[in-house]
Amino acid sequence: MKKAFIEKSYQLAKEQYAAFDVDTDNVLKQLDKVIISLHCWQTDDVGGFEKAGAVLGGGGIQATGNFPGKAKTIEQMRADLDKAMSLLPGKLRLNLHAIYGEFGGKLVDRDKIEPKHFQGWIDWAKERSMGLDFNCTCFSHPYADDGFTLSSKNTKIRKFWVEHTKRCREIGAEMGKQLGTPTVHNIWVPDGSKDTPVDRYTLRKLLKKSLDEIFAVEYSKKYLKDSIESKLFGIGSESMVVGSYDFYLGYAIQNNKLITLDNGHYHPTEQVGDKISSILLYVDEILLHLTRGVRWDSDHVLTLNDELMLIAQEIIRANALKRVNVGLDFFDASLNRIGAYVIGTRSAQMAFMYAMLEPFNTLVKFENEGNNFERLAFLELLKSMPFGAVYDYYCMINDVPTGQDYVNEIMKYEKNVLSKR
Ligand code: RNT
Ligand code: ZN
Repeated sequence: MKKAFIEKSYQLAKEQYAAFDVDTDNVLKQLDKVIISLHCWQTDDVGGFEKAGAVLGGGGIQATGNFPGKAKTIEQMRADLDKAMSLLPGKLRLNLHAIYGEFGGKLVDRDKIEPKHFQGWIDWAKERSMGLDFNCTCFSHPYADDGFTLSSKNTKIRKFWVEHTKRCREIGAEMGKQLGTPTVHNIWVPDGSKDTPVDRYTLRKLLKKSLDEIFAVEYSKKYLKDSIESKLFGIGSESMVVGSYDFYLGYAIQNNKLITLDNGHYHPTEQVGDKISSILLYVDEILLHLTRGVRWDSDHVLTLNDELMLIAQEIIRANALKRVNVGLDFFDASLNRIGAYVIGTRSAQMAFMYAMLEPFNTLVKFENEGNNFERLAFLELLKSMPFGAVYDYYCMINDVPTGQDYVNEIMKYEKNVLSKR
């Protein structure tokens, strides 16, 4: 898009928002404070680098599609992430899983991984002035095949996963220390059962015991923040998930942990946006896993839909951005994967920007006065305001493609790089 055109559109948009008492220049400054953590696993469909040709196996999650060009090596993954980042404005972080270490062609089992396997990533992130986030990988492993990991009744298996997760926290703390920004370590386990169990209590007691063992080692919050992620159901865990929402919310409140809200993990009409103002009264911070579920936790590419917009609005309206760690969690293998990042990340940024462009004080005034008509009218009017012009301007001042220009960039990369893999 032409610069002069973007400038002009922005000036018009600025005037239109000013009529609502919204200062767009200030919003653009605020938008820099939305730091989005890119999940590395959209590059390779959650395969990982433990062995050549590794694929996501089990855990109740699934990447479907076979679009060519998936990253098969760390070098390819880094090139893809660099490409995606070159098309995105704003500050970013990178979110890794334990299966993405540099294991040097040797099979290093999960209970043996060490910070040294992630030093390459730490250096990579340092060169780019980025923070890292981390996740234990309690799936795609023979010890996860029967559906239970940290809640396994088999002590050997349970201890294996406790050891793995402890090591992951150690790695996360090392990342946070070296990079000068705390790593959020997220625990998600697939544990659950296909059919109705009769002894849920023992399983949940075991999961609690494992978490207590894992968190017995303390790290400074300057280096590591611990978060825990619940789920409603998964493939093969349709009837009961051990780490349910009630389970983790209780644990997080009692033990001062972060709670991860993955918006694919709730009943379809349940709104994650509505949970934020409740949770933030009881826990210090939350971690978002922004995704788009289509009928189930399908992890489609994030788009600017009502669900995402409410999440962003509730955070901005509560003035809680500082307490929210924004992560993405989708993995669609049926389309250009770099394109997936750009669409998803831009949608997330746009949702936050849209929320910041709201005349919040005016709306609250209407609400407090019982002027429900004015409140609804303003909320509707805002939907047709030129927020796209504000986002284009944000892209322009950040030196990244504006409007539809990123699409061509991605097509070029597909032709010159991805199609040759
Ligand atoms: C699974 C959880 C979990 C994973 C990633 C790969 O349902 O959402 O966060 O998607 O860790
Ligand atoms: Zn998730």
